[in-house]
Amino acid sequence: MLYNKEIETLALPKLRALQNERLTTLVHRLYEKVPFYKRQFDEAGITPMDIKRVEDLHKIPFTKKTDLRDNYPFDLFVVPQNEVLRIHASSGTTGKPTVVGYSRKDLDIFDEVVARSLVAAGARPGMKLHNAYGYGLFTGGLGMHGGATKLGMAVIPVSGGMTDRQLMILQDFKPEVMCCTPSYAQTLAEECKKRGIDTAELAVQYAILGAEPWTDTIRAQVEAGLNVNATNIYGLSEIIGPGVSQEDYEEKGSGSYIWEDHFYPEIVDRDTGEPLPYGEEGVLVFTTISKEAMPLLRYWTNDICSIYYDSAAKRTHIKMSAIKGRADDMLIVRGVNLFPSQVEVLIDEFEHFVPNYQLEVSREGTMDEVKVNIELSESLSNAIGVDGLSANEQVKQLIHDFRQKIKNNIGLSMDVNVQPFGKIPRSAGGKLSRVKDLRKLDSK
Ligand code: DLL
Repeated sequence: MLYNKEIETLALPKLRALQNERLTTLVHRLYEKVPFYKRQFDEAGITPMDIKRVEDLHKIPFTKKTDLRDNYPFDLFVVPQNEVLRIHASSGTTGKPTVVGYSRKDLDIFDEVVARSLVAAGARPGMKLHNAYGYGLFTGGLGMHGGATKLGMAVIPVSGGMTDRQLMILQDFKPEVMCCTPSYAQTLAEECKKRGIDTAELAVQYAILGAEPWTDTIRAQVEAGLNVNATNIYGLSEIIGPGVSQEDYEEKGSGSYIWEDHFYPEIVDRDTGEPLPYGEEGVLVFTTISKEAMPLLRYWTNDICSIYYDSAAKRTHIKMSAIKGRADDMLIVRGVNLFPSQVEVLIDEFEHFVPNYQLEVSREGTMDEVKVNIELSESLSNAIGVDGLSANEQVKQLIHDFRQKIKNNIGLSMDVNVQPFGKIPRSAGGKLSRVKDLRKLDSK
């Protein structure tokens, strides 16, 4: 089943025609109504007449998160205030949050793309959705809620946290579908095991995980631990929220469909901003071609991935690879570029480590030091016991091999701190940060 077969399988020339038509209408509206965009065009020496098709987008300057902050809270809204029906905001680590507004049409688009995503993930009308994304200013909870209602599912609005209650609901209400962050799904899987909950007795079949980067090893852990089929959902509040792209449950590993009749993607070089060909990795940039209240042109997501067409796929829309990290997550350590996901991939190669880790970066004098805090598997951890860990020969060998692997693959020497199973912070419902950069704290 596809939610909107006509659009999801639209032939590419027709999809391009639709995108071009939406884009040209949009640039005229934004130029006339939003002073920020008029300035952007004027400064670049272009007019809306220069943008006739998506191939012309490269002429337009990027819109960045700082532009949203500079226009805080409502200066990028295009419709009158009384046509704005919802406002979300994402909390920044510093300063004011990023604010986004939705008109009725935008909320309809939001419901539509989430409904498509749910179906791609395996959900069907009549099923129940255990929605453990946070409700509130975060777009996760309400976004999934609206799409599931539109699809004809019963939504259980659990929101994040309160793990006891989550497990009770999974056992008693018997939802067939659940959604939450991948790190929280790991927490739930571990808790099931700890409490002896037989997951074969749960009804849940599909888990829709996103809002933070995750890997195939985490997928395997969650799928085994909760007895589910887990797919990736991607999105960001500036573009709409969850449902910008979604992986199909029968095409796992081949990327997530971007609903490109609404969100036109580009990949650009992170340093020069030049557009890159399909398949190359760079920064993901979106133009929201159909939105009404707060459309954005060439929004610089800061997320690193590639986009490509998959001719073997069920749908015609373009796919994106898993997010490798955020451009601003990239650590520069002794001059070497380092994404946390590069370490994560190496952890996956050690069966006695679990994919729960934290990188700690500090500065000793002028030298950057990285420490990888990593957990032992539950079985080895139990076998050795907490006290004997640092003296254990097998652990010493593991540390040696892991350090060597990091050095050979990434080119950096790192300290490795092995901890017993269960010691590294887990998600309590929201997004989890894998990096503790103590250098930033020092310099504040
Ligand atoms: O995280 C929207 C969302 C909610 C997506 C629920 C999926 C599920 P923001 O809080 O604005 O919105 O954060 C957006 O989170 O730019 C990425 O860096 C990251 N992110 C979101 N989904 C994924 C994913 C929501 N599937 C930021 N994989 C984005 C990797 C993701 N990173």
